[in-house]
Amino acid sequence: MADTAARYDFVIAANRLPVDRVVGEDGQVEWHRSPGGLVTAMESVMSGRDGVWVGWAGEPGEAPEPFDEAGMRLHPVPLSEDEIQGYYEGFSNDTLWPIYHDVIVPAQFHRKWWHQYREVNERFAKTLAEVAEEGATVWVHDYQLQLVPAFLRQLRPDLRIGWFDHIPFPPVELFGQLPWRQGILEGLLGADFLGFQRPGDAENFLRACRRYLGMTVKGDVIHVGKATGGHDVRAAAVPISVDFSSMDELSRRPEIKKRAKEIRESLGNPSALLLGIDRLDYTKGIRHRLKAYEELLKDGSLDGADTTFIQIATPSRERIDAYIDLREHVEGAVGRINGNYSAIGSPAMEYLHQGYGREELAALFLAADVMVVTPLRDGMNLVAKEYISCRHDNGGALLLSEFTGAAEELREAFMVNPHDVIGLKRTIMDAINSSPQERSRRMKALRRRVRRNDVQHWASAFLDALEAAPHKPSRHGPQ
Ligand code: GDG
Repeated sequence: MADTAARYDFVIAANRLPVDRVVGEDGQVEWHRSPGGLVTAMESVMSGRDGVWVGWAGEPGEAPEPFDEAGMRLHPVPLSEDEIQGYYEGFSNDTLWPIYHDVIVPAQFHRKWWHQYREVNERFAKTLAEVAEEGATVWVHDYQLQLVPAFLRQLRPDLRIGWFDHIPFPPVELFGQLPWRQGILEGLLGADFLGFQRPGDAENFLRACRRYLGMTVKGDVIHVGKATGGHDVRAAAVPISVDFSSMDELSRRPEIKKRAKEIRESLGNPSALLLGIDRLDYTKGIRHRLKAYEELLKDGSLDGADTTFIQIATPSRERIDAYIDLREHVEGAVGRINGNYSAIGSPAMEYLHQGYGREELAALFLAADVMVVTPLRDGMNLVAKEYISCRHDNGGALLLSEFTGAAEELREAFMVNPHDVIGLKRTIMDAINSSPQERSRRMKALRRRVRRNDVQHWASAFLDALEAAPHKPSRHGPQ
């Protein structure tokens, strides 16, 4: 092992490394930096530090040797095909994901998955213990790695350990369904600081500790008894954001503006262009928005020959039944809408089950009159913030579900309850018919907020809180 001796004073752990493996035409393996704000944020916190990122490289079997890419040291953790099915697709995405998202689909409980989840979490913790310098800071990400903090504290009590939850933390009534609820809470309590998207998520976590572990909570601090570590853990909201300035800069480029125009022209220059960009996931409310859109076409409020809805649905978790069912449903609805309401050269819907580069996404954001973000539950929703970052023209209207973390900050959006079809239809029409002055007033306020609370602000707020824990630091996050 080339890297066994190397130790780092700043360590990130996430299920995935921030790179994708690509085999070039000459058969050579290349690693391409994954898109997304998290990587950018981590790059900026890594710069000037001696840091490493620990995670799975994306292929089953033996892990590659540690390597440098995307300006960082990357340390792969191996996962077998069976573990990918049990720890990742199973326990993470078919047990925890539904429980943490209001049980929109039923959660599957399998003891074997839980054992695999524990084993993989322990493996991550062992790797972290090997690469972390004495007294290092370790930042663990997300629901796939909730047991890492306690495993790691046991191995390395000298480390400062933080964990950030990218998804909601469920109310006790839902969390309580998990047969392994106690193990998960104890796993998390190995950390010094736990960051959540919304204050409500942190409160749900604190309540679960009271209810299921009988712990005493003072404000947002839990004192963990001697038997399980004997330290204080703080849980608070630190809402994530996007790289405002890079999206803003990208969308100002002449070629992006030109592409935005081209997109509209290729659709027959509709009077209203609506846009949805999501992973194809049942939490995102894609079915609800299509139902509302179809009814608006049916009742004549919208003309399919003069309105287009572009839905980019990035492929996701394609081996899980709930996702297979969702895809069938969405594609059926798209076919019906186009069959009934399109005209030649003027589609009522443009549906794309593909991933795109960030340049194309920026052009789409710039082209769209109404950005439709209707999750039934979402930790934050970065797409809403990316849309805002790209609208340097102060144009466009953001339609946003109340059930996203983003709704706590983005008050000037057109808010909707996606379960209320009548309300959703009315708000879509309000957004389409809003005047340029009204849109500009709302967008200016939204842009001010996202510019101030960008992803760099989020990362430093999290690290400051981690540094200050367990002493009570000042509250960070958006005002
Ligand atoms: C989880 C939580 C929380 C999408 N399609 C393409 C593409 N994307 C990018 C978007 C955005 C990201 O993926 C999706 O982020 P979201 O926040 O919208 O949703 P999740 O994937 O569910 O993320 C969520 C987030 O973690 C961060 O904490 O906000 O609540 O569920 O950045 O732009 N990017 C590219 N091509 C695509 O086709 N390049």
